[in-house]
Amino acid sequence: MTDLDALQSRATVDLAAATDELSLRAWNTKYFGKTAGEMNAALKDVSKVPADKRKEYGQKANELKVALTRAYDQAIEAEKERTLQASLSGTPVDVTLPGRKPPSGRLHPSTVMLRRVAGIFAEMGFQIYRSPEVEEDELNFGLLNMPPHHPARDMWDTFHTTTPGVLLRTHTSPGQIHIMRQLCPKPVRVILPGMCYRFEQVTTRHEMMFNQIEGLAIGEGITFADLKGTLLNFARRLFGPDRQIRIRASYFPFTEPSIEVDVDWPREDPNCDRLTKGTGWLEIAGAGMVHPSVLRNGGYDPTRFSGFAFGMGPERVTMLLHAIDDIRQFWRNDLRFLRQF
Ligand code: FA5
Repeated sequence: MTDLDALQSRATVDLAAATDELSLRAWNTKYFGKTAGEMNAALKDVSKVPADKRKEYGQKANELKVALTRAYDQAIEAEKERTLQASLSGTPVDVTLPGRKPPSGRLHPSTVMLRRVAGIFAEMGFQIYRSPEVEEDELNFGLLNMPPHHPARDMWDTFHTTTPGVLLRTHTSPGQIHIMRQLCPKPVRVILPGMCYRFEQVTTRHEMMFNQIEGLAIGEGITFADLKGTLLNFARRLFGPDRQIRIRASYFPFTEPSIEVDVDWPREDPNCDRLTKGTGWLEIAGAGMVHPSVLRNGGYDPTRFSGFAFGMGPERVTMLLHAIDDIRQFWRNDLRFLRQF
């Protein structure tokens, strides 16, 4: 049987000593906690009290419970009021201050260029497709006329994965096979933008990872003149009517004939010599007429269909447009560089 008078004076003294919300809550647990609350225990003691004193004890215990609960509620309310008054009388909030602008991101210069180039080709009627960055050896090389051990594979230093026959694509050209197989026998006019990877010596003009934009047009009666016209049209739309392009004979196993396309670099730019190795021309794309066996690998009959393809590097194009002297800036994540675009 609990001494209710002693309990009352202990609880009252403890409550008066609790000066913040945390200690008030601790007081509540001490006296009214479900498992070990002293007031709850006192109420349970009713059954142990001799029958003649039980009624009196029960009544007193209940009155004490009500009194303590009320005292606690009042103390909590008073504490809340104190906290509120303290915050109101502190330094006032100046609601007229201008808001803080959250930092906003922006598009990466390569993304801006990819969208710009895609926009130009879209206006020329090209659709945009994607193809995988992790590619089969057969698609990156084999079906593009480079069977295993073909010496032309040396043109693309390759990152191989630990899975035999699976690699990081070295160019977007395997997308030609994917798209031909998807669209055959319909005519094709697409671009395929995306990341490529090469195990290359990194220099001011060469990165290990860079974007390419593959272009492919297949149909009946497509000629080299269509390729030349498309690339010239593209260059003039992007660089302006004053810029020149130059076409040089080249070699790719999957096109015949093959060409390289260069754009002129303004001679007055102090970076001109370093970037163009003194020639005044910067290579932006490789291209050519799709080789008959590649057409066949894509499902098209080369006696009926012909086509052209090109692969260009948007980072190189961006360098040209903004006179950027080092391709390594693109993936260095230096905000001073990225914020300029
Ligand atoms: C190719 O990759 C061919 N697949 C292009 C092609 C497509 C030819 C279709 C014929 C038909 P090349 O290795 O030259 O070709 O690369 C094409 C373009 O990608 C280059 O002109 C250049 O702009 C860009 N490029 C190549 N290597 C790098 C590199 N390491 N860093 C940045 N850009 C690069």
